[in-house]
Amino acid sequence: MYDPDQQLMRITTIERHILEEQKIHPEATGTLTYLLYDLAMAGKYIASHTARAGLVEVLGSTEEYNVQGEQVMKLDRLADQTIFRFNDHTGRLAAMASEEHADLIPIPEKYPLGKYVLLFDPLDGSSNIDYNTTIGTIFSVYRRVTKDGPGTLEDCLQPGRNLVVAGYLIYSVSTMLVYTTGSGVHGFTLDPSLGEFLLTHDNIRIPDEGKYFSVNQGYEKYWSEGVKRFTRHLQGLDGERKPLSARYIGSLVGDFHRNLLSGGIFYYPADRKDPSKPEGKLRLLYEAIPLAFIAEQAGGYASNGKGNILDIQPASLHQRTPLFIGSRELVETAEQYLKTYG
Ligand code: AFP
Repeated sequence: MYDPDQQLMRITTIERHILEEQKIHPEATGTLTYLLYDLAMAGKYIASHTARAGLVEVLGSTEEYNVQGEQVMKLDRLADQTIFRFNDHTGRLAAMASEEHADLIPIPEKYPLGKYVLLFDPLDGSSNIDYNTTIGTIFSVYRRVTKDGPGTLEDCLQPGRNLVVAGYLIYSVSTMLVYTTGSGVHGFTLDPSLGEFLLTHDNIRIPDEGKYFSVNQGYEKYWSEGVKRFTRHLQGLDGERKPLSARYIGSLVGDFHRNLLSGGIFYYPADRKDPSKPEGKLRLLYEAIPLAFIAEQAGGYASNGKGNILDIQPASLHQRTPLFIGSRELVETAEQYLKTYG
């Protein structure tokens, strides 16, 4: 018989979950809790716009190009502005950095400064926008290392080992928020009727047995011998394993999220496609590091092909890196191929 109480007892809102996580850290002041909650709110706001994208004429590009030389989409700008506005006045942050901005984003002088810095890729996979395909937002939070005054580059250029929070929002069949504070990875699905993120994926563990491999194979001719051979291995063409299925959306959040739940590997290797980007396309700070932290917390692994992404000391805000991420054994196998064949 339908028992509403049973159903209610199964519901955990993101707010409740974050507050319960806070109890694990008795020294916590609650600042991080509210920061996460602000990010969830920003995500809801962005999701409400992405869901109406085609209707309110926010689809399409602006005439501007961002610091990476890519055309800025209108939704990119909306997402960028949303995250900034939800976080600029709270007194929780010392500075922000966004994939869409060349430099650090200072906190406006009229607002108080806080002890964290927030880095984000406001709308990852934005070339998918016009085709109504999965996009996402990636975020990461570090404790500032400078003592006081406005946050500096030094506060943002920290290795992933120092991360306090990493997460992403995925705008797809449903909207989800997935995050870790270093004690497991938890996923929440937005219930549109309640306007609330509810816990649907508690303590996500990436399966050891990979199901999918995800790579833009269209660029194979630009790859190194090691990457080519590794890909043949995943396809079972060397006779050493059963083939994995191929899946590639072209939105890192989407590809990563699927493989996180199903097991598998995503990679965007260094290639010879564009001499100005010898390290491939992905950004260390805004994409690779936060997802590497999530992968590790879920029992997986992320590498630049030579070693752990989380151990890299970033040198600049928009640094790029090769990325191999997913089920541990597959990523370690990739490292072996690259070591042996280059
Ligand atoms: P866009 O935001 O320009 O669509 O780039 C998305 C992205 O950084 C990442 O989300 C994808 O995995 C990757 O680029 C796809 O790049 P290719 O189109 O070169 O495969």
